[in-house]
Amino acid sequence: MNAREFEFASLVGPTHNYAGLSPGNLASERHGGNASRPRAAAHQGLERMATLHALGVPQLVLPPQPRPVWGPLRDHGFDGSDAQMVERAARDAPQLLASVYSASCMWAANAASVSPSADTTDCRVHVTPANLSREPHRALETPFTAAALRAALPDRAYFVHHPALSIAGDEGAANQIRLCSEHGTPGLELFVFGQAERGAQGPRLHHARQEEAASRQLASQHRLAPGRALLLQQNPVAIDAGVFHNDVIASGDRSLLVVHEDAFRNGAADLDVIRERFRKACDGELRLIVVERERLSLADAVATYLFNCQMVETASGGTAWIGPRECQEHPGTSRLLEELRADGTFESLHFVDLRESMRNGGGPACLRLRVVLTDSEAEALPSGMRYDEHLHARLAALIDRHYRERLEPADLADPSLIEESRAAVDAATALLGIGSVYQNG
Ligand code: SUG
Repeated sequence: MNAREFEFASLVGPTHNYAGLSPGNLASERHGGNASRPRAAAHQGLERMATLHALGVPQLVLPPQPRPVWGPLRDHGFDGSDAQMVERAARDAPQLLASVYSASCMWAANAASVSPSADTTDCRVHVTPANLSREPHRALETPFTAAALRAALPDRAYFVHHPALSIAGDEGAANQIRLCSEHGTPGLELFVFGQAERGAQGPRLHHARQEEAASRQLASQHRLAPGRALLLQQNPVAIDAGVFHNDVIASGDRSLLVVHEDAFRNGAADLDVIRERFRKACDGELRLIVVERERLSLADAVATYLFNCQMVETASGGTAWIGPRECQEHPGTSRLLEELRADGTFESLHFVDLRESMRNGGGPACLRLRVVLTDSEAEALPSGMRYDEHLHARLAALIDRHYRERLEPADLADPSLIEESRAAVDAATALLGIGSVYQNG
């Protein structure tokens, strides 16, 4: 069956800010309290989409979510008018206010886990929105994300939308890598968790976000055919070094897997298991690139986000690598990437400026959700959400019109931000044509 990988990406929201909300995510911890640049952040996100578009990768744009979310403010006893609630929360609970204003839904890799129809026994695409239950500011995303994904993948004959899991922490596709010979042929889905159900020691410094029980449940409810799911534990040492999601340390494109030697708990033994399981599930050889710690320390992997790249199929069937500028500026990673280009692993290298998102720990891989669709499934996508030059120009104009240049933490107390944010999200949902579905989310 002919199939292609679509990338779903969210327009960065107008309240993008740095509040240090994610312990264990070193960039978020480091930049908390700094001023942000929402307008630049949104343009950087759009430019990343333009890079993908030029490579022929089909994309769908999701809208930013309504912020602030009022429920948690009311739950904490804030009442009165919207402006009064915001003013009081700014005074008495500034972290809570930052949380309900967070634009964190920009990191669409955490939106959901998705299994393409080639892998599932009922031959439908299965989608489970992530509960993001380990971080209060991120858990606010789930209902809106679920509504947006239903709007993006509307046809019930093709798409199964599961409710978010309630049993354990789930952070979506950031901890899932699908390997295959070709997108349209059955694959092997790696579900990587940080916290084991029993026995194995977890991280000591930071909390693990993805729980084994969640990964297990995803593989089961997505009806993956026997042999198509493989659960692996992250290396707790890596989590303690700042690898809060597996996509900070490993990346795949079809039969190519690029990983750091310290990615998985059992090191080389886990890589052997992946190789063997790939052979059986995909009837081919895995192309495995292991970056050794002598070559790149865990600290540098986290600082450069080398693995938080996008590896996408090019028109000629090769792999293009899209990664953050930080990798170009680091001598070790830029040399490594040049070698991988020279030996043909990557057909081309593209360095994108995502500094606004990077300062919150979000690289190129975090900013998109991969959805493999057959041609007929792709026809069911709403055309208004499809990225092209025309939509790009309209979104760019929307950003210039509605987004602030700069946002200081203290600006979250400004009551005019409430209306500005509402106007921007309304304009984006109207432009993408999903207004009412989304508002009712
Ligand atoms: O969940 N940062 C996000 C970054 C998510 C990156 N996604 C992937 N690796 N796929 C997080 O930690 C920081 C928000 C703040 O501190 O203001 C934040 O939520």
